[in-house]
Amino acid sequence: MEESVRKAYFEDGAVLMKNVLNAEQLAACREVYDWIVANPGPNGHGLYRGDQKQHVKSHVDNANPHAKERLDELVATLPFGKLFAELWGSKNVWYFAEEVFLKAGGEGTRTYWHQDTSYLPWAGHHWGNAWISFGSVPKKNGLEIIRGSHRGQLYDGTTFSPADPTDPLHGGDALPRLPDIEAERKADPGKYDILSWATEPGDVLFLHPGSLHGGANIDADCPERHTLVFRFFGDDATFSPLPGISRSGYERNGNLFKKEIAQMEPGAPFRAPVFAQMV
Ligand SMILES: O=C(O)CCC(=O)C(=O)O
Ligand SMILES: [Fe+2]
Repeated sequence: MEESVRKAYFEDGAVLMKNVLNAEQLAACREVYDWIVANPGPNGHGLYRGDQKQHVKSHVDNANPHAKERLDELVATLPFGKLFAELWGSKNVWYFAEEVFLKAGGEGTRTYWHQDTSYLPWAGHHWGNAWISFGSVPKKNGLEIIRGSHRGQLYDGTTFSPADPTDPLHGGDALPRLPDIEAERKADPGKYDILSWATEPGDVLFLHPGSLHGGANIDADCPERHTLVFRFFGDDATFSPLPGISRSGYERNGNLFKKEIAQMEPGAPFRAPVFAQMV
């Protein structure tokens, strides 16, 4: 792996790798993705509530327990263990879980700006999302990231309320409220240093889940987007409790793998046998 790729991930918080998955691997990913969309888990929901036309279809699911076995099998056949080990410089790599995003219907809203680490009790450098879209995605419809934000402030999350894209997830004063990045960039396009990429099937966008990121809207140039995200962690990954104020039901250990995380000490390495080791 070229040093420039490692440097981009470390400094910017994201890097695109071209042609990571072959046609067979993509087909296997798509099959599991379609299965998850057809069989929602307890965390599945329509993310984009009420702010768009009736015909727009959207779906988000996170760590679907019904799909865990097939996902563990699938991920073991993909090159992410080796890639993240090199990208981070980590001896070990573990698989956390998946998230699926579906936007269809020709016109739809954004995935509001957020950091995954406002929802997941994680700290350390060795965390990564492998963001995989199954169709071609133009740069203006893809994922956007604020350069270097994974090394900056952790903000409160958003409840993804269309009435207010920065409606605080936790509340209280443990974490500052998210800035309204969309409104601010409209007023001043130079305010944030925003990275985005056009992607083709087989490309994978690697991003640090602590980065401020958001998904652009779909439109006539990209009438649907089917995206599968796998999350991984390595040696420098620790358990860092959330505020635990619970404005929206998020406890200090988050909402995923609660039983396993309850066994971890704050600041200790993030490890549990439920997370399959890749390398
Ligand atoms: O694809 C999107 O719209 C959002 C992706 C995202 O939030 C993530 O990968 O964590
Ligand atoms: Fe995210």
